[in-house]
Amino acid sequence: MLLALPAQPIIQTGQWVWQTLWQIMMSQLAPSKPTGDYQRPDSTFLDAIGTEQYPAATGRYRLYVGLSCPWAHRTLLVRSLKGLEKTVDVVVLRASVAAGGWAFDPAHEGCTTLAQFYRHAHPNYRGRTTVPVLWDKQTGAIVNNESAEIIKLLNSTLNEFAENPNLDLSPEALRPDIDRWNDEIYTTLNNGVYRCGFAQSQAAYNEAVTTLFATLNKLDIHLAQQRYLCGAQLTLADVRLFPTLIRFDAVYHGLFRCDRRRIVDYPNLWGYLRDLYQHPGIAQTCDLAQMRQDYYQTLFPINPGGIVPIGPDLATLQQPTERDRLV
Ligand SMILES: N[C@@H](CCC(=O)N[C@@H](CS)C(=O)NCC(=O)O)C(=O)O
Repeated sequence: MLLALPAQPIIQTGQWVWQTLWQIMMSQLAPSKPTGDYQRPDSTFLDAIGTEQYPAATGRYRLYVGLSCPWAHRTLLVRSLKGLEKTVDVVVLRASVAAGGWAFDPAHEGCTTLAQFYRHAHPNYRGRTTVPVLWDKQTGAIVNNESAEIIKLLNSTLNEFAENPNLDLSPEALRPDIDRWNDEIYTTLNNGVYRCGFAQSQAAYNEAVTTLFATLNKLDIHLAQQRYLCGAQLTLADVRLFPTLIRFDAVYHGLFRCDRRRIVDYPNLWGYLRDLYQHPGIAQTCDLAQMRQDYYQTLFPINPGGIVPIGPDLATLQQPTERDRLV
């Protein structure tokens, strides 16, 4: 029979150990401002395709992604929408506790982890080793590791090889509108969910969660009138919103405490999410089981039991919408 230990010291010790460990982990893994507000570090490799160094070419560039990563998801979306599957190949990494990040299965270019791969390509590099990575097979160099830049490159620099060269996800006339949405959506939603999940003070969480739901409310009103964020046409602003929305009810609502409402509770946002999910080329970029497993078990040490919750019934994403009536 198990010895019945007194509750008080167990609870007190457990809380002290867990809080101390959590603070150490968060201070290392989730850099924050003095207010406890999570601050995402900047990316380092910011070169472009279509230059003398990296000319447009088919079969020369490769994407490294993780299927659960929302930033990598953006790049898979544009590759698929533009029909660049035959031009830019993809290597999918696995989230791994043992690797402390992303791992190759099997070993790739002699590397078993993404950290080794970054150092293999750039021996003096000491920064974070993140996905997505756009890599040049010819020189063995990382061209770019910032998703916001990679999606612009995929949209415009490889058109001569794309199956949908005429699809422009960033038309000149819509750019001011796209940029405005991008700024707001990055701060309050894309990064906003992390600012809720990684907040290291109640005040930082309160601020992040309040602005997050203010933006969702605003979007729900906006999307009552028009099919996509910038009107009748799908743009990079939608590409950047979608990965956050598709993970919201299944992951962020529970794990990151974004629990005021779910996306299914917003009639227009929910219709918009289903409309995008059903758009040709998009559903095949979404591995929802992998997302849930990685977030709850591997990527973030904030669910110590490692139990993956059952989550919502995602078959509902296939329910028809009538959004094609909107302009
Ligand atoms: N600014 C980058 C951020 C990418 C990013 O944070 N990726 C995460 C996965 S969701 C990652 O690889 N983290 C590993 C690490 O920070 O060590 C982008 O948007 O491309």
